[in-house]
Order: sequence, then structure tokens, then C-alpha cells
Amino acid sequence: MRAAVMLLLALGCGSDDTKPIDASTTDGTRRDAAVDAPPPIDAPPDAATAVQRVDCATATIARTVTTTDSPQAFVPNTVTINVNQVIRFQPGSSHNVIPHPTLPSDPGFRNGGFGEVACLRFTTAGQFNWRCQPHASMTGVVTVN
Ligand SMILES: [Cu+2]
Repeated sequence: MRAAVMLLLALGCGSDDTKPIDASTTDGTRRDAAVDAPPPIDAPPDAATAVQRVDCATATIARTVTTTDSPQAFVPNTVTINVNQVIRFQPGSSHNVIPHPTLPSDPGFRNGGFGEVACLRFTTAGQFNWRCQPHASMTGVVTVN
């Protein structure tokens, strides 16, 4: 039986192969890890990562990202900046900003408090995806050139 399960897992029997396999399940089902085990929202940014929190009062803000409730979305949800520019994230009171769990992201990309304003400096070129923790459909991407 175990061999059969492993074979099914290897073949990718699920319809949604983008979700990680939850090792705690015994039936080989895939779960949305972001829903089952959300990251801690109070984890501080890692200074070694490509995204660093800076003081909004003194930083030069290149772009500001806010949210709407109907539809639930980030505005804008696609942002292009240059290396070392700062984005001010200003989500509404029921939204936050966390690293996207399944797309290229950065652990420093975190503004975990609902309605929390945070200014993030992007120090490395690339694409960084984020989402709102309680609303999986609310996503966004920063392209840093
Ligand atoms: Cu939200």
C-alpha cells in the first residue's frame, strides 16, 4: 500500500500540482500549506534578505500600494521599481502583506499586521511575489530592475 501511495505521489495524481504535499496526511492529498500553517505574522524581516524594512518617515517613497475591499485587491498589484527603491505598503484594516508561499518571494517581504503601514526597500533585482494572508486571491508582484 505504501508503495502504491508513493507511486501516486511520484506521478502527481492531484489536480493541483502547485501545492506542496502535506507530509502529515496519510492519503496523499495536497493541502494549501499557507492555509494550514500560516507563517508567524510577527516575524521580523531578515536583514540579509533582498527586502529590508525602512523608516517611512525618512525614506524616499517610490511607490505606494494600498488595498480595496470590493473587489479585494492590492492597488496596484504589479509594481516595477529600481534596485534600492522603497515601496510603502498601506493595506486596509482587514489585509496584510506576507511572502507568497508558492511563487518566488523573499522572507523579508513581510508586513504582517492587519492595516500595518510598512516601507520596504528592495536591494536585489528580481521578481518578488506577495499576498494577503487571509485572502488568497489578493496577490501582487514587484519587479525590481
Ligand atoms: Cu486581504
